Amino acid sequence: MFESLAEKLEGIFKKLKGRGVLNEESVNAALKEIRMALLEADVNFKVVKDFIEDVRLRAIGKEVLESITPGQQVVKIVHDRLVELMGSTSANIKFGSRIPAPIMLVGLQGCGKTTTAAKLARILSREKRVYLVSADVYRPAAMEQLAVLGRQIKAGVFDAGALRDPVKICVDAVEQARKEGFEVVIIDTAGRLHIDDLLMEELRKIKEKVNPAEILYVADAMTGQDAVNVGSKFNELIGIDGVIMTKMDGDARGGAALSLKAVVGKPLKFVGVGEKIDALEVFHPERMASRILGMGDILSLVEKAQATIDEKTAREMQQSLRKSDFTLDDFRNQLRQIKKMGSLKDMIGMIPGMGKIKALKDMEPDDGELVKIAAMIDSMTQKERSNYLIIDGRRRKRIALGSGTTVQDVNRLLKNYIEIRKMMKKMNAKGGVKALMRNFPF
Ligand SMILES: Nc1nc2c(ncn2[C@@H]2O[C@H](COP(=O)(O)OP(=O)(O)O)[C@@H](O)[C@H]2O)c(=O)[nH]1
Ligand SMILES: [Mg+2]
Repeated sequence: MFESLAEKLEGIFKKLKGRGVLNEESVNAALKEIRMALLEADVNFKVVKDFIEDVRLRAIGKEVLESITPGQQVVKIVHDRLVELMGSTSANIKFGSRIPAPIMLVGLQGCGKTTTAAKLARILSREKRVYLVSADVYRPAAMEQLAVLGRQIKAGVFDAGALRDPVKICVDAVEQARKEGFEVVIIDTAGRLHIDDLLMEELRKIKEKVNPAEILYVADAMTGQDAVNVGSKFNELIGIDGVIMTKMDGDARGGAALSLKAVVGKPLKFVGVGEKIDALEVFHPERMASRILGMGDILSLVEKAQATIDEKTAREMQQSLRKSDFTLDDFRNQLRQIKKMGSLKDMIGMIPGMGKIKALKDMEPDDGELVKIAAMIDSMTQKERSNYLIIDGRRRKRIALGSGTTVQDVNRLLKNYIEIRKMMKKMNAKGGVKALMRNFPF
């Protein structure tokens, strides 16, 4: 999901960020490419149009174009707009004040309602006593399917017995749940291959009698814009409070997830990411946007960095990163900046792939540690600082003595430095990452 879109955007951004200066023309060219990428990802045409216009308005201004990192700023605007497009914050389920709170799942046949009912029950049962009921009297094994899943997660399941009326089943189930002290009743309803009047009428009746705290539309991501259009229909005819999008683990292009909020006007609340019972996740617009942009939480890192580093330092840093070498002097400067930005470990963790580098994980300098590192580097001669290779055993001893540390301390400092330097080189060689990192200490 989103791989192809992410790949395309990455290429576009790489070009953008590689430029020191941006003008209206280059922004427009990039926007054109972004537009194509979104359309190819099956995002609704109208949504794409508004999206691009909005980004254009925000991007073509002095503050952006004349900033020290115009490309980075444009990426951030795209990111922010993507987050807004998906609803900004993650939307919770509202249970209301009645107990039990009925939650009704609706959607077409095969979209994943029954599976999702059980998955949702599993998540909600961490905090509430959850009861399941199937109102699908049409598919022969539908009720049994839910009962099996329910047993698996140890949720209560309503036994409809000989009842054949979906509305009566739901009403009785809620009553039964109340008697047994359940706090939430998840209602799994029947689906059809297409929206039809009979089904809608049935769902409307259930809604009327049960008065659900939430009606969630279950959408199959694989069906693309159809899922969005059907969602609009369900919203018109029955009224929905949110959406659960299933099969996000598949190779759907992702456009449906991006268009839903704007077209249907209801937030995506959960996403199904597999067939297993634990494969349901709360939907986080922010994380999804970052994933689409293929950069982990790197943008919050950018924000953090931008908030702390003044322009002059940023420029200097940019230069030191541009230089192919990364000396011990640079290293010390970077550490100072990091200190300003908070925990090194947090910072590193936010950079995709970098949490794994052991030297960084082991090294979370507290103030004392930083003072020590600075002292050690201060005790080196200029020659040593620009070429660590000459620092032999004899020199290490002298540096330790001069800085009031031990030879082991000096060894560790050099080891970490060498590791980080290696990584910097690798990043520089990759070019793209380097451009992305232009603003950061590492
Ligand atoms: N890969 C994947 N498959 C899913 C997901 N959710 C449901 N399914 C599968 O979709 C099929 C239909 O699911 P079901 O819950 O019976 O759909 P219903 O007809 O709406 O009740 C089943 O094979 C499920 O295992 C998901 O998030 N990922
Ligand atoms: Mg079903």
